[in-house]
Amino acid sequence: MERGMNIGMVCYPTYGGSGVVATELGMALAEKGHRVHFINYRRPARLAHYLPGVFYHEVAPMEYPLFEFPPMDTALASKIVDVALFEKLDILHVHYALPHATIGYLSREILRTKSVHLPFVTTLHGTDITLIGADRSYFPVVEFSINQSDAVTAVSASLRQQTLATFAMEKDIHVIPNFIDFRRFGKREHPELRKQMAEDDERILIHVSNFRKVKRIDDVLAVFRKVQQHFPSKLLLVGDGPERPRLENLCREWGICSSVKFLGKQDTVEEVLSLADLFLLPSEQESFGLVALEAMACEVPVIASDAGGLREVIVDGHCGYTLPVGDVAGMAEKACWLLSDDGRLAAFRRAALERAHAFSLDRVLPQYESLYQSLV
Ligand code: GMT
Repeated sequence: MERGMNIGMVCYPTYGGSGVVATELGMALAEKGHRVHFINYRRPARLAHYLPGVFYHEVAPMEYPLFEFPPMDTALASKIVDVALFEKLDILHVHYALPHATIGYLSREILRTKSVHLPFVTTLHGTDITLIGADRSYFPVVEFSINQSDAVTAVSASLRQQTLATFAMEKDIHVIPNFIDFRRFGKREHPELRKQMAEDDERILIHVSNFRKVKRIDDVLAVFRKVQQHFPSKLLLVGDGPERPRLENLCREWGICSSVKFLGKQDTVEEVLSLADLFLLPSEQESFGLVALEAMACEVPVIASDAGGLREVIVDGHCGYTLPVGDVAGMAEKACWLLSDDGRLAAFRRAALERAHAFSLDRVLPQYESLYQSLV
């Protein structure tokens, strides 16, 4: 297709990985000459300022005393139909199956009655399949909606496998991995910031997430506690979510509050990541682990669980380690082994950066573009 495409993009606008991927993808597509229309109830977190070719259409469901919860899904589908007709969308890309694949289906079918064809791509991100979508309360609708998509992508081979094992799939699932934009992510020297976080002789460990149970942040604290017995160190916890109050209490119980810094949500996560010597991601489930990739791009090796797609990202023994879920002792042992030798740590840092390059934006973006082109 000669001219750029008009692409509708739907995602959760919060700090979750799927929203980050959708936003980064949209911005990159716009830079390549496409026009990308984000349709959301809130501006996505990483869409901070004006960019040529990027448009934002806010969904604002009408309030009415009868509604305990305003019907957001109906309002979103209505807005998609409106934007599709007015902006002449060529394609709709929805991120996170639930409820976005259903909304994609509804929008496409409404537009069909107006003789407009709007194919939609559903990208599966992880918990939409492994946790929420598989729950009986949503299962039939999620299964139907994924199968109705014009194309389905998954962010890792592992997630593809899990989807095939969970749902009766009638559609092929393309694996298009998450990606990293090296213009943004890379090691940044910030000596002043480092001074605020730790003493010169201390190691810095870091974890970034949305603080949900699935992240097993207790394991992060337990690994850190063991590491601290061998090395003076600090732990930076970036993000926020339902688990935070409980974790703060655990730190008090364990007497490690002075070594653990809860930094909350950070917009320039690359600056904080760049301070770290080691990233910890012991998740129960992780379809890809975008944060691990972001850490690696900042030259930080990763110690993670071997859940889901993490082994597709982290090359074990090369740029980090993957161990069984809950193997706190093993993770602590690997962490200490890495931190005990500067030369070894430097080699792992280099390997992390090298591995991250396999997922660079310029390798992944054309895969989405050619998928769109095959559908329009
Ligand atoms: O669990 C999260 O961190 C949020 C969630 C989301 O969809 O917003 O993340 C999932 O999608 C990310 C982007 O594709 C992946 O990198 C995460 O691994 C995945 N999380 C899980 O599978 C638990």
